[in-house]
Amino acid sequence: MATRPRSVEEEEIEAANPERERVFGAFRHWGYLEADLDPLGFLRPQKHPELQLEGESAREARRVYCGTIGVEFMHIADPERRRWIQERMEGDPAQVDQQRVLDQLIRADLFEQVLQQRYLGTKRFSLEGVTALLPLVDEILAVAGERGAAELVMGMSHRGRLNVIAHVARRPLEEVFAGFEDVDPRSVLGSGDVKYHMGATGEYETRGGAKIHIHLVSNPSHLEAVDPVTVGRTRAKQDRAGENGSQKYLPLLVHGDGAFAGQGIFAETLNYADLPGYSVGGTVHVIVNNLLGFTTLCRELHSARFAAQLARRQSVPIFHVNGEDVDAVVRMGRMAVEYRYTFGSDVVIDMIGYRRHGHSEVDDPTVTQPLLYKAIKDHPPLWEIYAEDTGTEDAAAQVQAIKAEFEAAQSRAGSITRKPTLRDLPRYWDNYSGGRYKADYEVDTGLTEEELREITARLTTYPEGFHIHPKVKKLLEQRAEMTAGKRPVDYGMAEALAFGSLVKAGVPVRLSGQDSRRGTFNQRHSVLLDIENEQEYVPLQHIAAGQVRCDIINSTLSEAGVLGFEYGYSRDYPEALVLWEAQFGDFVNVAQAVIDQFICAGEDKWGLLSGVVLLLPHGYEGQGPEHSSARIERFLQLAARDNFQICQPSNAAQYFHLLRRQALRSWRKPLVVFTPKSMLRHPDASSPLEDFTQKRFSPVLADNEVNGAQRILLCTGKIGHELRGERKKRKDHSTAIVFVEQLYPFPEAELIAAFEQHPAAGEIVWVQEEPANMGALNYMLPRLRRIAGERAVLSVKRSASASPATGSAKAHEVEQKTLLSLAFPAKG
Ligand SMILES: Cc1ncc(C[n+]2csc(CCOP(=O)(O)OP(=O)(O)O)c2C)c(N)n1
Ligand SMILES: [Mg+2]
Repeated sequence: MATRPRSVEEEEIEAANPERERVFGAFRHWGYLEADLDPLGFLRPQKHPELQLEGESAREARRVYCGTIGVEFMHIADPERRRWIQERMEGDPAQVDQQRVLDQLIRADLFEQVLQQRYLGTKRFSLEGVTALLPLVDEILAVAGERGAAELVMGMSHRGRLNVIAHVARRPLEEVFAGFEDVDPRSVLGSGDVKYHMGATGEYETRGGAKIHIHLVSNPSHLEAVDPVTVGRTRAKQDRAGENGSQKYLPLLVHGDGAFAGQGIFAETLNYADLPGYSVGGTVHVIVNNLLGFTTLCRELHSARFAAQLARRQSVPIFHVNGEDVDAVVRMGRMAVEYRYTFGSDVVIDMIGYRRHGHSEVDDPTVTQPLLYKAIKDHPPLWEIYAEDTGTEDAAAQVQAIKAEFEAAQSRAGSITRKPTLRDLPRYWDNYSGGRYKADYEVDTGLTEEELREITARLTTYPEGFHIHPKVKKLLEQRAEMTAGKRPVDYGMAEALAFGSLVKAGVPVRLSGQDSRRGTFNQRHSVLLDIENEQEYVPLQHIAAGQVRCDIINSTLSEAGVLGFEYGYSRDYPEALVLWEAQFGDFVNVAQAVIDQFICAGEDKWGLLSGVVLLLPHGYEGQGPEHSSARIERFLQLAARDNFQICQPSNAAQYFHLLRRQALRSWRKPLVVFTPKSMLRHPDASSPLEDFTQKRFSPVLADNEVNGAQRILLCTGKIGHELRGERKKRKDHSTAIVFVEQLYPFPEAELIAAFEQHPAAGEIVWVQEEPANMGALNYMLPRLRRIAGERAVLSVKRSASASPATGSAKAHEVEQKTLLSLAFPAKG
């Protein structure tokens, strides 16, 4: 039974020597299972029934496919790609510069030993046992240089990171050693990060003489979380470069075997490799495979024989290689990167070695792997094996020279008094700042009616002969009426106006999320489809001559991966408005590690800024526990030292100003926006045209409708509109309703001013839809008490609850009514 299409050439070859082809075919398929991949021999070759063959062809095929290289490629559907790999596997390998390789192997080992001797008892996550990583990356860079790469964007976790900072990013050694020296603790109190998480940049000169900039991305402990960030950063750099971007910027992800197999965020990242909105023309993956994760054996870490198996979900080749055959490692490096540049595909190099010490150097591995560590104890370092195999005579002299170099650098490190930053920021960050908020950052965000109408004209028209869906046609007609002053402007239109005005002014816009092109709630319709031929027309890409790009992208069904990508993109595109949208805000917690580790803490830990925007639909509408809450409370708990902004604009114009403010100010801070659902088209949350011409976003919406109020209801979002409706129904003239539009940074002065408008009001009542243990309640109360003066501060909310909302729409209604009646107690 045929399992895959055969190319014409394959059929011709097979016809010429069918027996040889049959034998080779079996080895191409299954040879990797019998390959000699583990230097210590614990991972025994797995006998495959179809490979138990005799004869010359079998010996030849075994030599190619069951040596120290095992390649998995027969799952790739494209015959051209398979043939490409086959030809290179069956052809002669290129010469390796063994002197250069030896130098790197010695450096890798000695670097770790100097750290071990001088800084005993500190964690460094040694590379010893997998030091072939250095010659591997050297070869990856050599090929990248030949193909015109300008920069390697590299994401990696702990293992060997310091070695990479020294030998790939080529930071001066004394800087790296200085990371181990004591610094004045007052300079880093409460902030900063451990040395093996810091990013680094540098210049690398390749074997071929090309100069490649190295960018090692800052990384949290959370394994693999840096993957989508690295890819997103690469994509931003590629987009900036325009044509040939994917040739110039090459992403390299270095994974541990345990993390590669186990962490879902990597699987998410791999999934968008070939999608136009996220592709980077192929990522190079290297698994630094020590067949261990902390104390856990590989047979406990993954069901498949190899950690790399996960990559087979796509047509990605996997090059397994014995990490102690360094020439084979170098050969795989070349092949993998050439493949990446030829086919624009991801590639995986699974380099198998061992871990010389415990997980970190303060951990004793003989407790959990006594036999393995007995074998490791007697195993010589790789450079010794390589020097002997290659017959290099002056290795001992080389060792002495490199040792002396390291020791000199180490003694210089003591005189460095400030912790080195290890990196330079790209120039495109020059015009942006972080730190604490200053009022000076504010800019006017209103547009003239004429400008609004010009943009509307482009947003609501499409080419002649375009067959538009009747429902979309109606929507566009309504949108045209909005800026003609015939109907209030709703949220969807407000957003389109914000985006349109920005791309016209030279600010690129990129929004990705699940179903974001249409919009989960049918509100966006950013892409018009011809109903006869499905051709697309994107009005936002036709706003004005000379405009910049506007990409609205349907994402994969992922949160952590996609948010990580967009955060990464924002890191290398500060001029752009970069947004990620959750389908419902409730799903944002799937991306919690990206929020906690990068978005909230990135500036504090690494001094790195981002203006990424999170759009999180939020609101209690009877749709159950997982379609109600974006967990306002969690974001507020994470807020400190102006690390980000948390807003819930209650009407369309406020949303418009908020988006424009985010892009046009030079203050780069992540922005979390709780967005509406049912209110998207609700007249109460729509805005008159003149509100778009006024100057700015208001952090607080005061109540100007009521004079001499006795009480003030304070709220955020949808409940405020319901309170207003209730007040009207009750013909109440003594209650003011104030909206907090920006929860953080806390708009203290604006709130005080809004309260002072109602001097007779004796109480301020915080009203929220969320249960007492959720929403903004616990954040607001102490702050309100601080500014309330003589006034009492009270609250109305749902009872504390384990689940965010009821599953019953009826129960929801009863609860909502109760909230409103508690907010307006019976008179008398
Ligand atoms: C998400 C996450 N879970 C758990 C840990 C704790 N942890 C740190 S390293 C490690 C083992 C990693 O194994 P592997 O990926 O094979 O890398 P190695 O240390 O073997 O190089 C674990 C469990 C972590 N850092 N991140
Ligand atoms: Mg491991």
